[in-house]
Amino acid sequence: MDLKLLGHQIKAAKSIAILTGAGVSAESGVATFRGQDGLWENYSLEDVATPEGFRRNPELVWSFYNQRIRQRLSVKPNPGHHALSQLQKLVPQVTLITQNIDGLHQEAHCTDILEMHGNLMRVRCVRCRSKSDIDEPFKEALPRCDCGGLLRPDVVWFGEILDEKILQTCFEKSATCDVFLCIGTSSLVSPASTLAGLAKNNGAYTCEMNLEPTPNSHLMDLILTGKSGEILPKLISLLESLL
Ligand code: BJW
Ligand code: ZN
Repeated sequence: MDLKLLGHQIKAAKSIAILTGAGVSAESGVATFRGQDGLWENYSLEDVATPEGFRRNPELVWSFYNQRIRQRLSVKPNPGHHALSQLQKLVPQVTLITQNIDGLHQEAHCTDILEMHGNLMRVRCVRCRSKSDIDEPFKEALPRCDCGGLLRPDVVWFGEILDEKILQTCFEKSATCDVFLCIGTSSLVSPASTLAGLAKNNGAYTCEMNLEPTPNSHLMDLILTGKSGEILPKLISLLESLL
């Protein structure tokens, strides 16, 4: 019944913005950050997800990211990723804003993706700033650029600013959409966590899909509790019958 409400809103919408977080990839076997078995259980975020941590101990940061690259190469998109790709084929103007760096939305053939926090399979040189794609973990403990500079993951750590153009587009799409979906994110990290408020203030219909409530739950018109890999395919079946 609740899903039907969302289905009707999506059907009537001219533009939709979707924010995804680590929960969307959890059913693929990618660890989330917070909570039980989250990445921050075994690593301190100050050590591996800040520029200061990288300056202090780049070997540790690279061993963390090399492990995640290795793990990423062993997983596939789940039914939630595929459902979002189908949604983009069923209705026009669906922008996918993701905090995830795993590229699983791309692998599921999603389009119009805004990667807020970068990409795990890309590096950049701290000296010459050139960027390049990678397809496997590094064998050396400290990978270097041809210019001799240290390479780092091309991701956004705490205290770092996001790509200005991407962030601006995220703000615009969130502020002008008719439906805003917030899926599998704890909504604890800004500026991603501010997008739902922008959408709500501008009159969008807001919906959260998560296993548990978040600090943004009060902004939601609809809360769907459960796994995104189970709810999203149901939403697609429903939309197919409505459209
Ligand atoms: C399911 C599910 C299933 C599970 N189905 N659901 C004080 C000092 C310094 C800075 C700040 C400060 N106060 C605020 C800030 C700003 C800071 C911030 O927000 N900090 C907070 C923690 C307080 N933000 C920043 O620094 C950002 N930059 C910035 O603001 O620049 C301006 C500025 C600079 C300096 C000072 C102030 C302003 C940058 C943030 C970068 C975040 N980077 C990371 C790492 C990226 C690279 C990598 O992946 O390694 O991004 S941290 C990590 O958190 C990652 C994620 O994208 C992000 C969000 O996590 P997410 O996706 O929500 O995952 P979880 O694990 O938290 O939640 C998973 C959810 O899924 C849960 O709710 C589950 O229930 C659910 N779930 N399975 C549905 N099957
Ligand atoms: Zn270089």
